[in-house]
Amino acid sequence: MDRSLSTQIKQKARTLGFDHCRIVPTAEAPHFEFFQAWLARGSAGEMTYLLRNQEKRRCPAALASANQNRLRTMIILGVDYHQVGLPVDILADPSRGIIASYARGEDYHEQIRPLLYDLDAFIAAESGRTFPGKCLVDSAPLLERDWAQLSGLGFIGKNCCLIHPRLGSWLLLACVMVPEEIDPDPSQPLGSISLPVESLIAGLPWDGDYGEWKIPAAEEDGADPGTCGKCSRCLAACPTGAFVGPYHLDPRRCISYWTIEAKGSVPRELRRLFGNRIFGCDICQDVCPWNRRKIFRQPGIPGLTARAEQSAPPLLEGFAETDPYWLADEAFTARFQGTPILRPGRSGMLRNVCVALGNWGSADSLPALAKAAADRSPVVRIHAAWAVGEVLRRNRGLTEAGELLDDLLNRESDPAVIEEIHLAKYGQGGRHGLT
Ligand code: B12
Ligand code: SF4
Ligand code: SF4
Repeated sequence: MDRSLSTQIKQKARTLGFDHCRIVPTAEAPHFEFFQAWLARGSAGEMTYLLRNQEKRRCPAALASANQNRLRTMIILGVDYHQVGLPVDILADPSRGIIASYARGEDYHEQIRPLLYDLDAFIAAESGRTFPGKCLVDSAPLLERDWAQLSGLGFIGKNCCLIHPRLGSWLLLACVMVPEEIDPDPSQPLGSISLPVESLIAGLPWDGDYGEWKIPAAEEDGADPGTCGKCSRCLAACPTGAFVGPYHLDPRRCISYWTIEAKGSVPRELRRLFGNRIFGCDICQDVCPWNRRKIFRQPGIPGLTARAEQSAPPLLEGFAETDPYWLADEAFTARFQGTPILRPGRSGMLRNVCVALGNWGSADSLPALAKAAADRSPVVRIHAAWAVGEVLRRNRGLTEAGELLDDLLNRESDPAVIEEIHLAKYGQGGRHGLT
């Protein structure tokens, strides 16, 4: 085991801008069985990429390509991204769309990947290796949280997030896998994490005392071992009831899944619960006591610095003729190039914005909704019609909203959109707010 290499890697990682660096030997993923049971109940939804490459997910050594020999060591890296919380009056302003904290700067994949290559090149130079290792940032079938916990970087909370005992859960994870045998950090003792998979899947009691697993050795001096203990704030705070129980989230009810990953229609019963969140959701982290200790600071990777205009944009801004970024593909790409907002695409974001406009329920949004209702995407038209219905519901007798729905009905040919317009105008159980 090379102890000095371990120290050098950590120093190099810090210089590159990583906040955490832990070293763990490659093994089998500790909670792969849970992951499989989670998949079996259909929790992946549209995220079908999670169904592929099961053997690699179980045993990351299988990620090695032919020239990489055995990948014996995983270097787990953590990047702290949370700079400053938005003021409450902005967060609660229904005329603005809230973007999750991790997505307020440049795309983290693009920012972190070159640094992983640099770290790998450094290790190769030190050990005399002539071929590259594997550099992964959410780009391979790897259960990143599982490995981060095993490496001792933090503990997995009931909200499923990897929580560092000093810095909380505002962390992005990445990994470099290399063939060198490098002195590992003390890891999470697996023997202490022994919740039966069936109970986890069925949903454990919220207030159970799941405090027996601890972080054995803290990376920074003075850090405490962490557990959730009897706390269950995140489970109670989730607006959509996405937690089946501690450590078990069903993405099909999660705002983050619907606003980032899913392309389809948001289930009607969830839309009102989204509030003004248009990309991702931080609620189950915002309420976590482990995040209270946070000292806000600039991220070590400058590209992740939050941009004011990408944090809580006014919902109607992107409909303006000068820069119609919710309506025109070129304007959307120009505004969000190199950022995570590109992932759902323009139509995905416009769908999300329509949900937020519906939740605002203001008559001021009707001209924007009329534009969205003319979009080429039926999913967008469905959500625009729903939002007009919400404006009508909140402003009984508002002629413009009723007329807009009539107009949409006359022009529409897609059966799913027609159904939504009908529901928007007549509601589930009869007429509402008709002129
Ligand atoms: C799919 C995915 C999602 C899905 C599903 C998330 C989920 N909880 O299942 C959705 C779209 C909902 C999502 C949302 C978010 N995500 Co996401 N996501 C992923 C992705 C690509 C795969 C995760 C996965 O495999 N999910 C399936 C479930 C079963 O796995 P898991 O949550 O990782 O859980 C493991 C452990 O909890 C463990 N486990 C199971 N049972 C038990 C029991 C005990 C007692 C313990 C201790 C552990 C444990 O087993 C599981 C399998 O190993 C990872 C990147 C990666 N390659 O890992 C990022 C990742 C998990 N996401 C990340 C982030 C930042 C987010 C959001 C905060 C973004 C946002 N602000 O909107 C939210 C947080 C939602 C939440 N509370 O989890 C970060 C998390 C960093 C961290 N500190 O934890 C990751 C690691 C990306 C990265 N590279 O940084 N995400
Ligand atoms: S990200 Fe939001 S919607 Fe998803 S589980 Fe957390 S609080 Fe619930
Ligand atoms: S809010 Fe409480 S239960 Fe949830 S992750 Fe944080 S400490 Fe654990």
